Amino acid sequence: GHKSAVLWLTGLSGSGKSTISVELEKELHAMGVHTYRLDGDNVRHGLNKNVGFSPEDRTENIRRIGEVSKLMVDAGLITLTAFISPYREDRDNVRQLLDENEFIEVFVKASVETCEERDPKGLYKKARAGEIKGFTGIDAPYEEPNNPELIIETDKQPLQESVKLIVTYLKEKGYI
Ligand code: GGZ
Repeated sequence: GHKSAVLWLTGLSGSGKSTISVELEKELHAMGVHTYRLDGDNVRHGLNKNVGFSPEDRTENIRRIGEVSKLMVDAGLITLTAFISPYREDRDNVRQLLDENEFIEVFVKASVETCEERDPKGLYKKARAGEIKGFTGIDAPYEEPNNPELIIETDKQPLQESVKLIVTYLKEKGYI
């Protein structure tokens, strides 16, 4: 068995949140751990398709994802979320929704420069060209976590190291 919790990945677009959560989920599945992964693909196209990228909308996006995460934790899952979640207050509100030890904040850290170089979807380029307004890290804020449970520096270590760090944390703290 395992203890349910939310692994809340926060960081810039292109920092590696989704990539890490996909790989981490494979690893956890191989260990027989029951998980569910929430990201833009299964949330922003469905539950949150009426939500955009204004500050108010991002707050609502994160609020709903927090509530869904809580339901999933109640259902006994290790839930992996991969959203920018740029506002500290919004993330802290999700933490408050859950019991202590049920919210594991993982700061997926990479500089704007690194993310902009990666630019997997060409969105930074569009933001620089003014075709996207209010892009996180360019002309919209990202508030770094003050006290995350984990910091993963994706510009300094390879993917498998990042995944291993999280798995080790989960083992050490008795989640899995
Ligand atoms: C940031 C944006 C924006 C703006 C569209 N700012 O690299 P991606 O494409 O796949 O990840 C980004 C995703 C961010 O959605 P989130 O739900 O994680 O954001 S938040 O937590 O702030 O609500 C990016 C794309 O959507 N995208 N416009 N203006 N990212």
